[in-house]
Amino acid sequence: MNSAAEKQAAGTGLDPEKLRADFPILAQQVNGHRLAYLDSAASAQRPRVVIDAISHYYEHDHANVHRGVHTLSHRATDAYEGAREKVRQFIKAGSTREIVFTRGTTEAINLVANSLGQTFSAGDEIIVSELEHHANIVPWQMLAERTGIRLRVIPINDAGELQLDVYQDLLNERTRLVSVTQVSNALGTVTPIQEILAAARSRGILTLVDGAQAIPHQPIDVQALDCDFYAFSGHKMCGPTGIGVLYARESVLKDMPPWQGGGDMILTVSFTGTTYNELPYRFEAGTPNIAGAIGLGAAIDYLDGLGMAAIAEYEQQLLHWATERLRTIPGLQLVGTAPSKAGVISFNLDGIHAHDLGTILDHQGVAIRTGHHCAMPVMEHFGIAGTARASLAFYNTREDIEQLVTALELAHKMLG
Ligand code: 7TS
Repeated sequence: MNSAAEKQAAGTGLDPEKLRADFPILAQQVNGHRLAYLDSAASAQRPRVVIDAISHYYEHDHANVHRGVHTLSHRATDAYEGAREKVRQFIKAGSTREIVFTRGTTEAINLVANSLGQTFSAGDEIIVSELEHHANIVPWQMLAERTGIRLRVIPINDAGELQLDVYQDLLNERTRLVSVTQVSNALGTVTPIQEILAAARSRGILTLVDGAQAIPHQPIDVQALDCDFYAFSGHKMCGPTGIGVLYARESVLKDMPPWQGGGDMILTVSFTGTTYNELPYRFEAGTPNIAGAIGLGAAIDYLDGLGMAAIAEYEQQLLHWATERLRTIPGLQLVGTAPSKAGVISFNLDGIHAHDLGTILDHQGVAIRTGHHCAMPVMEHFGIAGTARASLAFYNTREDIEQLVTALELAHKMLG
């Protein structure tokens, strides 16, 4: 596949071959083969500009933030707060007071469960879906154990779509929060998030969107979504690990009790009483991941430069093309066949354990993830232990897909 043809086929202005060269890690051989990295849903790769931004920060500007009067502390603070503003613009939030840096999606959801959750009591209900990653299940189960709240679950059908009629029936006067993913990490299903949010909102129920698998693949506008919380991770969108974001509507966040206590989240401390800092610092106790935020800011600049709409269009083309190619492989069953999908193809190959498949593919330079993908209820729905999952990013090319197809055909010959 030559890059000119791909560019023409894509019609998006993106040249994936050229973009691939922005990612130093993709230039290597793995087990004697060109690397076909098809595991971006687990973690995406970083372009050189992100790596350089982090190195530059440590080489020139590092000091602690919000504390020192000296030059380096000012520079570090400006860069850290500059990254917060980049995040605000990227998700179209109204104010940086609504942007809380966290370790990732998991910590963002735990923050809501442990802070907002303090205001819930026995008998209150939280609605999640059968599609959720464990990060959007377990914090609520832990809260349920502590407080006696009840978890209600929107079921999926055999295509991997949410059953919205059941959702409508689950909503009631005890529902305090609806917390649902925008894109399933295990199946790739894009959920009808606008409809889900609107139904909750019309009843005055708070909403949280797990955006971990959506934000790398499409433009996000939290004001248009009109959600109360939006959680995502830097490492899935070409940023560093250990940094993520909780967007929280200011009118909701301002009344939430603090969660972690410590430095930076307080205004005054004495043994007769402590007063808390303003938003968003009240929710950022301790020295934050400064380099991580700066790296995330650089990733946002990079993605903005490509254009999220162009990324979405290109990835949709690649997803459809890859799905058709995989359908030609004898004995391959796709798991998750919703018409609206993003970035993920889950499948099993007759008679071959997903882990064995992953190992054979790795020997051919093809990196995919196998197993339950931290979404065990989804696997339970389909009565399977796990799947093989190829996940896509804009730096993937048709050549990556051909390499996957060739390796699967080999696996089928060896073990099928
Ligand atoms: N929510 C979704 C939808 C996810 O896909 C993930 C991670 C998380 C939450 C948790 O994100 P973290 O950055 O806090 O770990 N998903 C995956 C995956 O699919 N394979 O590895 C991690």
